[in-house]
Amino acid sequence: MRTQVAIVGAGPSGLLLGQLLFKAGIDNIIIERQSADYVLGRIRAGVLEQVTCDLLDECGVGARMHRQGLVHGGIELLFKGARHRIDMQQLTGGKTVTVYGQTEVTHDLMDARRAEGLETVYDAGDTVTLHGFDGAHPRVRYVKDGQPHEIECDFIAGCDGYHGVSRASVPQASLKTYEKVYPFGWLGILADVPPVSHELIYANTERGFALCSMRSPTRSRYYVQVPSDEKVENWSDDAFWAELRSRLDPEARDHLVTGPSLEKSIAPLRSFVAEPMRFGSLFLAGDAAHIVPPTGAKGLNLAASDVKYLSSAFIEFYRERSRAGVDHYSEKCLRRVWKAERFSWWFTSLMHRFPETGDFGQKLQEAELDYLVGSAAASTALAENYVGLPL
Ligand code: FAS
Ligand code: PHB
Repeated sequence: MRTQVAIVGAGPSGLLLGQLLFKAGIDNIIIERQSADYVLGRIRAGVLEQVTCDLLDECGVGARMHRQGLVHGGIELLFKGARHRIDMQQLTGGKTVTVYGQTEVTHDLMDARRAEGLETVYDAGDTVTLHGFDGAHPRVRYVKDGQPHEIECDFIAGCDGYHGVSRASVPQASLKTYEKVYPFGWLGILADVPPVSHELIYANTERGFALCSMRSPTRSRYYVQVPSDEKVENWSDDAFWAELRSRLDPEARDHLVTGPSLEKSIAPLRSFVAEPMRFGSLFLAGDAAHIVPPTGAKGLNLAASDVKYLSSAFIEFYRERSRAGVDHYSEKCLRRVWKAERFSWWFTSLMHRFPETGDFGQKLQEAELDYLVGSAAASTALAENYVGLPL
């Protein structure tokens, strides 16, 4: 079997890349470890930058996002028992974010790929191996239903996430990795209850961080910071709701509607970057190359900007026989990645309680937040990064 671009991973990165390449007439195949239902069952990101929304439009899958997505012009910061709105739309000259779950983005991309009759190999398990990407004949091998397969290609796109095979296939001596593991995780719950507020609330409290988010006017997504060794089995729904309530302001507490969880899980928090993001004809994109703590809602959006750069580079190669885009892909991505890493680390450090925070550290965080909400310059810096820096 032969294709122009072999894509490993059918998460948002792989599916978005596949759709953009198809629209440009570039042949591609996606090989995915899991089933489509398994991929859709993972509850992850919730906030899309305008850059990501534009990319969904560019590949013709933005219609449902425009119909059902919630456009937000601001967020609220909760500290010392009071909420303060950051008017991001006013501070950034009109920029907004769209609340539309990653599950829905993935659904829309899967539906579009299926409608175009494009090949996606699901349930490949851990059989995918990469070959020859340091030479002229890259190949991807996998086993499906007991049958070995080999795909000859021009390029391999490693869109297979943090635990994928692509980065793991690169000789360790060729990689430099940077990592910071946080001493806490996010216990998240999804429930069919109306959100406590019409915008997101990020809370800094002495008990730890909390986030009030949503998926629609009738479906909410909440998170509370928990120790990194916490187990989700230790948390009944009632225990979650009680802890969340303890971290809210009086008005939010009064408006909180609780209900049975549709999903409940703990996500570990880490900052991670692998450099470079290109090895011969293998290109890493999204979580395969970098991870951010979800505080800044950057993970999915960084994946989208990687894919924009990568699809443009491949299009330039095939249309103009120019290697400029592919040769500058890694450098271009990493400039944006590190700015998002910095913002996500900064916002996480400001909003969470660390073992070493203590009373003094809590007062410093509250003072920084007090300054931030009262300073146009500081609020603008937060707003610019949250809505997404320009490509
Ligand atoms: P993904 O990990 O989504 O997709 C990779 C795909 O590759 C998966 O389908 C996987 O099955 C497949 N794969 C892996 N190994 C393979 C192999 N060997 N062969 C073939 N396929 C293979 N971001 C936010 O902005 N906000 C959040 O709240 C948020 N919460 C998160 C919670 C969790 C638990 C995790 C893990 C991430 C979270 N993220 C969040 C970040 C997340 O949204 C990612 O940024 C986003 O999924 C990136 O998409 P991909 O790069 O496609 O990687
Ligand atoms: C979510 O809705 O899942 C979400 C929103 C904002 C974040 C992280 C997660 O910063």
